[in-house]
Amino acid sequence: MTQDELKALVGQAALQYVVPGEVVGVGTGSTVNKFIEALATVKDRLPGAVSSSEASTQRLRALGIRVFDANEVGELSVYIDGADEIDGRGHMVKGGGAALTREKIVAAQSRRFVCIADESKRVEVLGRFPVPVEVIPMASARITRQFAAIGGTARARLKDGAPLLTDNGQHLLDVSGLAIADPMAFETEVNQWPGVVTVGVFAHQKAAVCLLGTSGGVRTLT
Ligand code: ABF
Repeated sequence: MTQDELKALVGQAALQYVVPGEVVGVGTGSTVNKFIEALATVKDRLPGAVSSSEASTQRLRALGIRVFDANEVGELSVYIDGADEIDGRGHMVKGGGAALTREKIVAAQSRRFVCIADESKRVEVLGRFPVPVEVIPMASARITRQFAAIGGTARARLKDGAPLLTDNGQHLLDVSGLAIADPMAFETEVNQWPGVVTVGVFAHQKAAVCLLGTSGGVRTLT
């Protein structure tokens, strides 16, 4: 099966975690886009969604799914999102889609995080994928030096030759060269560096369930 077919497989499989009659938390990325397409087939059974990005909001609305502001609703039963890497305990690297801040916000508002990913995302140790970090622009150089001090190489993410602006109007660094043996400690440490908005390690908001698309079908990891 192609990677696209694997993404469609897990996007469809995630429907089983959507609670009829309840608002669902929706992530960002190409795998989530497959979930959004599947969600549209059952949209009459749910009030709507809370979205983690402008990109997902546009896709949801285009398919007739109402999008609520996170402040309009209480706790969500489930949050469905992809990942760039996921380890055996549900810790993830996320943010390749530049939506890590709102993804972490909606994940924190949800009782259960269900990660949907193709098998290429499954790793033993996080960090081969450059870790996205959303930063306040004035702090970029200092945070870059802090990552260098722990062996990381931080590069500003660009779009059309200029620093990419996130949905929140901030900048992104992608940090390579890290091997994150303790995701919880790493996230806790980097979170408190002045100027860091969000670090793309999801350990505090880890996935309770991972639907992994494999050539043999969907593997459910808990
Ligand atoms: C999103 O899912 C991002 O955090 C992550 O980068 C992305 C993975 O994208 P894709 O499903 O397109 O591989 O949550």
